[in-house]
Amino acid sequence: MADGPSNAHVSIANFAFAPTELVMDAGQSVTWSSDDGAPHGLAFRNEAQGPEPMLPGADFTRVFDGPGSFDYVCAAHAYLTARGTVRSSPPRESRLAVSSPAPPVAAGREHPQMADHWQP
Ligand SMILES: [Cu+2]
Repeated sequence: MADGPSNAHVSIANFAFAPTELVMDAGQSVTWSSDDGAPHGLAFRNEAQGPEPMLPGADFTRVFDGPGSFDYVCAAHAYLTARGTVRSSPPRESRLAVSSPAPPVAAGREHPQMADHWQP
């Protein structure tokens, strides 16, 4: 394992996000860099707007903590769409639960036999 989640990178170049589909682990950060000659921007759906504009050479880093997916577009060119998916944190190595044996159930007394029915 590295020291921490690695950083994912999305380049904005030639009027496209690359990659357009990103899968990362929770806690991982993503850096978008504007590698185009024109200003772009980031707008996350369902969330506060991202940086706009992103001038050529600018970058923006964001950490995604929770699992889920997020769609985003270029704030200046809404036809540039992309999506990121955040997986939940990989489960720690599951420990085998050492189950202590259940205490023996006290053997219940047999239901006392009814005395022979007798009639007065
Ligand atoms: Cu753009």
